[in-house]
Amino acid sequence: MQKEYLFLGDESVHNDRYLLAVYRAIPQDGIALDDLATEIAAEASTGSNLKVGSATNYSLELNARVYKVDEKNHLIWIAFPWEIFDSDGNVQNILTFIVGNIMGVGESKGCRLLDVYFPPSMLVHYDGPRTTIDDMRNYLEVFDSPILGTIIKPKIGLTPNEYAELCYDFWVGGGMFVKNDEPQANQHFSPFTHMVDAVRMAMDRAEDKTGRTKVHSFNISAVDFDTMIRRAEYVVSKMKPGSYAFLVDGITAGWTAIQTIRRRYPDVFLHFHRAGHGAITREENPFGMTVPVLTMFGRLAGASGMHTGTAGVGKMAGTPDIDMMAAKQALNVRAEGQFFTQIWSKIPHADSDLQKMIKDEETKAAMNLRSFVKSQADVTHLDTMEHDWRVVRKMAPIISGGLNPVLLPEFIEVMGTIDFIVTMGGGVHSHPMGTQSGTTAVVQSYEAWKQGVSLEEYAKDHEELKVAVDFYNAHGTQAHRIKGHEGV
Ligand code: CAP
Ligand code: MG
Ligand code: MG
Ligand code: MG
Repeated sequence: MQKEYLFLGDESVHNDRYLLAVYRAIPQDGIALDDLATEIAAEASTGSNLKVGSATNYSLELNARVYKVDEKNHLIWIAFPWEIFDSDGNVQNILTFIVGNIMGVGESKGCRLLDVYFPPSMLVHYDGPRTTIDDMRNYLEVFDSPILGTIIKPKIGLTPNEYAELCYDFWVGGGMFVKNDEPQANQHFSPFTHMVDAVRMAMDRAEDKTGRTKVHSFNISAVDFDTMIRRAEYVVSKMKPGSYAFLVDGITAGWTAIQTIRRRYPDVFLHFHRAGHGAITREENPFGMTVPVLTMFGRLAGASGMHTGTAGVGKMAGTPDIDMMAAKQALNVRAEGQFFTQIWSKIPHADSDLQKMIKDEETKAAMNLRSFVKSQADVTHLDTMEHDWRVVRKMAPIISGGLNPVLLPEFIEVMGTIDFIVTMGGGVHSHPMGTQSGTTAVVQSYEAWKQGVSLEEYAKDHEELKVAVDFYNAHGTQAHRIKGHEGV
């Protein structure tokens, strides 16, 4: 037991000076939970496994504080003085503290971060998103629909021209947003610069043909930051402003890669792909952190969009509750976590403007979604400038993983909002009539939802959807029928 870290019942932890965290901590046999809790608090802040004589009055003030323990449910609450974190707005440093060494502490056989709370005075020091989905909507002139996207498949192995042809087919089929897949980089069969050149030509052709602007998200994850930035610069030199996003594999390339691109390209949509997150977030894993917590750090770091899961409807593990909680943490000013209510603002919660913003948000969320969508149909511009600088901007949920045209309406019902990007890879390129028709089937599926018509009904005079309904009902991911789940 390291008593200098035990502050049960300490109410001062709610005084805006502390990042609050709740862990599920399972002690090894014979170890009491509060013992383990103080070991974790020590290792995650100022201490080690032994009390040192070199502590000073000031360093003792920086001790993390165990302020609540729930033996029955193996839960511990720890308050971290946020001044211990790197003062440059560095998310990587917070994670090194609060999900770093403590994941290896021998006294535990489980340590999983379930929720965090960032106080307003801490949020002031972190970037948060700058370019948002609203900027992408203004570029695409799409306001009454999710941003409909795809991932080019096969995941890897196409030449630049083959790749670009599929982009063209998708964009001409009515799609808006294409992303590189998460492992696409600078493979010898598809040199990055050749891929960019081919995409630009395909985009120009598709825009001429459709009269609509298009967006492509380029994966610039690379061996080092210089290479990342060289690739980013190539995209900037070849693509129109607004027509591209930068995709970074935030788990495998790392948080510093995310924040480097956020700071160097604030006006570019930053797409956080979370490949590898399952090793940290899956419910079966006794160690790590949850999807909502990972998502909160993505927003704190300033990603414009981040994958948040398909709520059990697609191919990846995930549940409606957890994935919707993550989507709310990404989108909302006020979001309920598992233990804390996070308010994404840099000002005191009592501020009347903020309270009004929260009330407006909750009023909109309570509106009938279809009538909200209809009200957006004649919107021509979203004025993001009205956004209050004192509030951390929203991060778009990017919904992907085993989705197909048949699953889209159900997913929108679960989400309860259209403010997201949805990307379907297999669910578009496997369509029996090919990519362009697969895309059109996605558009038709959304139209059916918007009109409140069943897919079967709408498919009667929409061939691409008809083929999709037959095909995906036979082959697609069987949606876990989610009934009665409230949306975002
Ligand atoms: C989806 C995907 C995405 C995953 C990521 C893939 O392709 O491109 O990377 O969705 O998972 O490679 O599997 P499909 P998550 O549409 O063909 O499934 O969004 O949960 O992070
Ligand atoms: Mg150490
Ligand atoms: Mg992928
Ligand atoms: Mg899923």
